[in-house]
Amino acid sequence: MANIIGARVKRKEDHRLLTGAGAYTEDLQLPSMLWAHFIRSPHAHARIRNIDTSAALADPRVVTVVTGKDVHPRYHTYPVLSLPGIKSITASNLEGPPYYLAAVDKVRHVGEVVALVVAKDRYSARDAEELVKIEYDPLPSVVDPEEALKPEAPRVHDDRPNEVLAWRHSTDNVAQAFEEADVIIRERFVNQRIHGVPMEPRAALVHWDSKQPALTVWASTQTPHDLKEQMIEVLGLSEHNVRVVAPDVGGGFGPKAHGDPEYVLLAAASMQLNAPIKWVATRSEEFVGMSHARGKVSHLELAATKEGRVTAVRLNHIADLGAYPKGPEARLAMTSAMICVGAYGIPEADLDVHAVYTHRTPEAPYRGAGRPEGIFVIERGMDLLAKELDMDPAELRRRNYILPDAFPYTTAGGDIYDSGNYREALELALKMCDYPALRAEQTQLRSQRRYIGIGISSWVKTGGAGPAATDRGSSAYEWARVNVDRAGKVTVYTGSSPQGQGIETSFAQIAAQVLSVPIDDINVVHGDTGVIAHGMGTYASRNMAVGGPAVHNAAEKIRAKMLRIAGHRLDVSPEDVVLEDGVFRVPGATRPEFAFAEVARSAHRLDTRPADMEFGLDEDFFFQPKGLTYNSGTYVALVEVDIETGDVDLRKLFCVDDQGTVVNPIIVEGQVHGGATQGLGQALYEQIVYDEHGQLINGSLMDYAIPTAEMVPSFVTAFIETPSPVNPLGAKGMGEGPTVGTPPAVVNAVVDALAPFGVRHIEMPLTPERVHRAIESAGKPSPV
Ligand code: SMO
Repeated sequence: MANIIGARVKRKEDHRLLTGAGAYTEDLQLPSMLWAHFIRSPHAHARIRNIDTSAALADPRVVTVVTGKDVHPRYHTYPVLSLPGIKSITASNLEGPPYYLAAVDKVRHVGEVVALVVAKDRYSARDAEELVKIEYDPLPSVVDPEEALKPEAPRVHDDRPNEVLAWRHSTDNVAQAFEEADVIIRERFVNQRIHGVPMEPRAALVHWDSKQPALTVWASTQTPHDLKEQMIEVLGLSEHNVRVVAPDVGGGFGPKAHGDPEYVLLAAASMQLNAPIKWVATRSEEFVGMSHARGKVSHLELAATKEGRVTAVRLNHIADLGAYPKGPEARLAMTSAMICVGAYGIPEADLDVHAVYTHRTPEAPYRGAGRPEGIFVIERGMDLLAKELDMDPAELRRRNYILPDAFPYTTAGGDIYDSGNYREALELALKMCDYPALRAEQTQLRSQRRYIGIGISSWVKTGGAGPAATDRGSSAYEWARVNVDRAGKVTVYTGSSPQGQGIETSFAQIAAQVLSVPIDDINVVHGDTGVIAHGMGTYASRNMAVGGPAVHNAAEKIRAKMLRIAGHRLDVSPEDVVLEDGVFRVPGATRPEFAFAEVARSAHRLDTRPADMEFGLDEDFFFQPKGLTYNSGTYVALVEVDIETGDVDLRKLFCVDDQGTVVNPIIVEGQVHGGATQGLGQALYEQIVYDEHGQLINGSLMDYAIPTAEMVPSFVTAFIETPSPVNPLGAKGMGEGPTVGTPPAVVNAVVDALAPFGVRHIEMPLTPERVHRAIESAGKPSPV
């Protein structure tokens, strides 16, 4: 059988999803289902003087109103990250403030949950918000992370300073490298706050049945098992009483990866009422209630020789956490800084990281999870250095890459890169775009006062979270179970929980490769803690790097067992049997052979298997990789800037990705298109804007621009496959890389286009206004 790993197999799930046959949380109905609406704070910071629910409760359509004081201290607070045991963290603020399911006494950001209304229908629940009288005493707030670090800033949490962590990581000879440098580059960069926008907002249907007793939660989540653990921890339930199901999920991108207090509060209300309750967030609710991401202010310094060899990096990195530490966000402030050495063998690094509370919506991971910020600063820094040295930015990068034979490579930032071939990705990208021809065209067009720019970014992205301990103390393995029934049909159970990634297809390909069965005979089951015994879910580009190998290894166990059965029936030892094209046989022999289904049947019968063998074909595997994976690539953006209007036309994006083994090229290309689109959104269009009082002023898709089809360029994609040594597939996580690699490529291209005007840097998003102002304030007249 030809290799099915690597084949362009069309996605099995698409027929269902594209014909409207998907079942998302909103599609689910239960008899006597009630509807929920969250009342959220209109203030960035205020004391709650009183909540009067009497008028709402008098409305016959309203079933109950739940406030923070109704559920606390009866239930625990929502679990937040603590960072014990990291010695180099110096702030003493790591235990996390109480995160109530609904605010008690104080609110700390616009959008914080203050009360939950449960009513007989969706509209009544929303209408009842007007009947709940909440009196607030507004308090001074701080919305800027640099301001929040000042001692006189209003405190977000009364009992602790705003600084959550201060982390310093330094190699030994940084100061010396800067003293001896021929060139030093310094720049301040802002990665603006943005908002991950999954097409489907958060949604849940929760049902407590006191007769069982059992809590069932259907939720639009990336991590059903994690959400189950939160229910157990906060509500004091037991493992066997809670089932969490992720039905079809319409995108996640990180904001759905960490559970949410809303879900737990809904469950508490369902337990109080003994009734099913549904909630589907509105888009404007998500702009203040779901997480934001990226918000970082960074000061970068690079030391280099005059030949362009970077000898040291200094980074001061300030991370805005918003009002509460959500998911692993505080830790990501550190990993974001660690990756700032990028694809380069920079020997010395000094990282000075500060994470700080502000009166804004909590930040949490969003596609890239801290790495877009770290890579952005180094890739902009490399271009500034190239400019300073009057060197081609491609040539500067060539002189600094970590070489293929240097892996595994421990960076000065502390990452251990598994494998890579950064130079090859660059050369392929330059070839794809015909770099010399583009440079010639650029020169020629400038004489006509047209300004195209070519921007390169070489990037690396941590993925495949596995070996590190999770925030909840267990190791981030992934689990899979493979079952072969009597008819030879295969069911794969996976702890990976997709929200569009296509693992019903790609995981079937892995099992098909190992078991030599057609992928139509394989069904992949996911996202239901009632049938998936263990799972970590989907985040950190971990499906193919951690979930896939679990499937592979469980299938290998099945295969080994089937070879034994076939050997028994062929009267030879298992080592003499091969499984090829769906048939077990002895190579070269004229003996009989057994079809896959026949051997499967044999496993369930008395007389057709070795007497000492367990019945059936049902095996599971907990896979823990030997390390993280580091996918990488080089992207080249081609832009034309209209210097009259400041408009940026992103004409083409050339993407060379190295994600190790490609299991399904169609899916990987789709990931590149989607990830790059989200990356160019940050570069050109997206920003969360607060006023000085902490009011979000662009909280809708009318005001917050995400790229639509006409804003997306033509993508030219290619892969190189440098296998990862940390798992048996050689696959690296890859879904986040394109989001990491795209913003610096686009910004480098725009700055390159405007080089004749003396433009040195423009902050994202590169709106026409900002681009126009940058041309004006750079001060150089049009050069030609
Ligand atoms: S940003 Mo992600 O789901 O680790």
